[in-house]
Amino acid sequence: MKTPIVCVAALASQVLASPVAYQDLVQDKSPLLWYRFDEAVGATEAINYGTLGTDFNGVFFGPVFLGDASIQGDTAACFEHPSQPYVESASDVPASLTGNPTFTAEAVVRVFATPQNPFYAPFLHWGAPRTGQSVYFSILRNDESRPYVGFYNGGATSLDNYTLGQWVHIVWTRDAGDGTNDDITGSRLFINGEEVDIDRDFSLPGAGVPDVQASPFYVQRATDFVRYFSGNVDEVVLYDRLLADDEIGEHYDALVDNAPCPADLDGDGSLTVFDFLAFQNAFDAGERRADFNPTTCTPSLDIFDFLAFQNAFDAGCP
Ligand SMILES: [Ca+2]
Ligand SMILES: [Ca+2]
Ligand SMILES: [Ca+2]
Repeated sequence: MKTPIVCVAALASQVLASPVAYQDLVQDKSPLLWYRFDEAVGATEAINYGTLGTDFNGVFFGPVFLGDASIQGDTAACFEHPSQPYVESASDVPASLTGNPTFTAEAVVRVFATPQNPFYAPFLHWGAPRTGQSVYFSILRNDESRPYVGFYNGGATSLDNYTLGQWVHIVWTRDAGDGTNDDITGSRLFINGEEVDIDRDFSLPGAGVPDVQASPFYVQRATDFVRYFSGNVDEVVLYDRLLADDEIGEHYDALVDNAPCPADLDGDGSLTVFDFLAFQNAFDAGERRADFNPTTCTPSLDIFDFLAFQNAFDAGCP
């Protein structure tokens, strides 16, 4: 048997789905919109925990899977792109989010590594499908491992990728300045607590100075049509102000503090042969936690999960 490796408290690169400590930080900031996606199986809408209230609950269209457990104890919604599910709020956005708005959008998600063309699938979207008239907090076309932050039909993407199949924390702060900032000016992007370099998405023509129109909020669709990826959406939050760098860092820290090592399946804080036994038992029982390379909303377990678990074990505790 190998000498047990003692885990440290924080993971450097892997976010786990949101714990209570994270949700407390969000609550303290009184966001406008906040979908926790922690509803019980069978629910027909996501409750809005933000200050806009239950008029902005998100109605589920198509098969949105609920109750997908996270290691931290919270749950997330799950979407599979072939069935094109989406979420739409019951009311149109307030006037403060139209025109050339200032806001912060935040998401905790896990995008699956599956063959797909995400086509700017939004974590959150609102507006009209005309130049400069809608907001896209989304993933990039043809590359689901990078965010896209901008408008119809121009914005920015990160030059860094996040890891498919792992939870990731993404924050977009968008400053309208004096109301003259264009589709990328004033945008900053943070992945797992760190600001990343962004550049214009040159596959798009550009949107100029935004003049966003009112519409419902959408997750996994836009006002023109359904735009979708396969994966988990754990938390979506929208604030009417710019979050400061240290606030974003605190959110990320709350997501990773006290998180277990991915391969510490028996939760004793060290990696031993007993974690292999726990993995085998979870695998045999068809449990999600044995799904080390998730590709569907129900556990998809095969030999590659053994290999992925072995790799996570060999990597030790970050
Ligand atoms: Ca959640
Ligand atoms: Ca262990
Ligand atoms: Ca798998």
